[in-house]
Amino acid sequence: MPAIDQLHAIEILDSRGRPTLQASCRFRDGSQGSTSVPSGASTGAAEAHELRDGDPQRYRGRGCRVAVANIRGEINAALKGREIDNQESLDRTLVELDGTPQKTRLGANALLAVSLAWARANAARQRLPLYRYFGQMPGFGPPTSLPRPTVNLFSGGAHAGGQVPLQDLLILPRRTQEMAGALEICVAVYESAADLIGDKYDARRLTADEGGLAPPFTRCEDMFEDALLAIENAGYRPGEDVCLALDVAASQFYRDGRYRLEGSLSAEAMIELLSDWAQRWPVVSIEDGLAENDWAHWPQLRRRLAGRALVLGDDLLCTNPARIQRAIDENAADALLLKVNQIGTLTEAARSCQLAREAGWHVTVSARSGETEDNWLADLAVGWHGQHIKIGSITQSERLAKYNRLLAIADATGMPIPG
Ligand code: 2PG
Ligand code: MG
Repeated sequence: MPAIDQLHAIEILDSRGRPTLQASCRFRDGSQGSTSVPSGASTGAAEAHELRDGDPQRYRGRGCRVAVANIRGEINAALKGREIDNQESLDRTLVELDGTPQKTRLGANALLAVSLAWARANAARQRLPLYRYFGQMPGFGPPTSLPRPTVNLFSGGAHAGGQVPLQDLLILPRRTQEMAGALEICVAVYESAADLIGDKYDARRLTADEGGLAPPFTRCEDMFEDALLAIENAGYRPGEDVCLALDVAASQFYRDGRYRLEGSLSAEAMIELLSDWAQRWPVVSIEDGLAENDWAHWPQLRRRLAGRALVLGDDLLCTNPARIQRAIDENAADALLLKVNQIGTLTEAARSCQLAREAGWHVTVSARSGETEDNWLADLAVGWHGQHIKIGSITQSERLAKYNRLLAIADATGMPIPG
């Protein structure tokens, strides 16, 4: 294994015009890789710490110059000249160097940027496509299939103007086993939905952070009704050709033990509402149906949705092995939303992924609302055998970089999406 020659980083801008990091890693043999890290808007309280400068004179305090300096300075000084055998020892070194539970000192964004840049440089050194490199990490094995895309159709909540509290309604093309076919269906439904809202709300295609359509819905029910119409108008059968998934992001409207969703609901009433939605509409997955710290009610939600919809934890779990273990022990969920930047290094995220798998859970690999043109997420979802991938809508280049990478992987490997 060649020694690290240089770690470098710059501050770049994400898809929302907010600063983030791009890091690069060069080995002494000349191989190199560079990656950039995403950032969320509806973040979980238990996420690892994203280090921002806090200087109100720059980017409203969101600058990343300190994180950049940490990579160029302390992290580079600690790793330069070192021959590191594998991803696990690199990540262990990074975590130890930071030395805090939430990665507050050097910043989870700085650590992840280095973890990923080293991975890409290492894959390049071995002349491996990145998805194969990820598949070689312990516990995974060579990928044989592609993840099924779940695509944002409509958005509200923190990703849009908050017209309705429900954050994202996604579509999931069901029958096709080809990535190209799956994306074609998603585009057709999106186009059909854009036409529909033009007629119904007299609204242009105003979109949310991740490209979901965000007309002035008056009730959450509108989202479902309009989605079904859009699917039918595009020539598909709801529930057979195309299903729905939700990211409720309930922590965003949970206050004083009540869910402020078209009225003030108790946890029990919220569970009834979600169960009713899953009965009336072809919903196959519900993410963050309850708030991240409402642990007492998650097992009840899981029981109510069993056999109908996945109970997917995002803010609840924060890709954090301790929280995932708790959710397994308490029967609080049966699916993990995996976001590497919630935990901060590849190795820790891999552990979360494996923990979920061992419990028989389903894994959805997810982008963030603030993304860049980097496409490593597609490789990660393939290499770590994610059943679903959630990238956002089917528009905007920071999303399409990943969809297009999935198409290229599909073309290079002929791998199907499992039925
Ligand atoms: C989510 C993500 C992606 P954010 O809530 O699942 O949609 O959003 O990156 O804002 O946390
Ligand atoms: Mg979410």
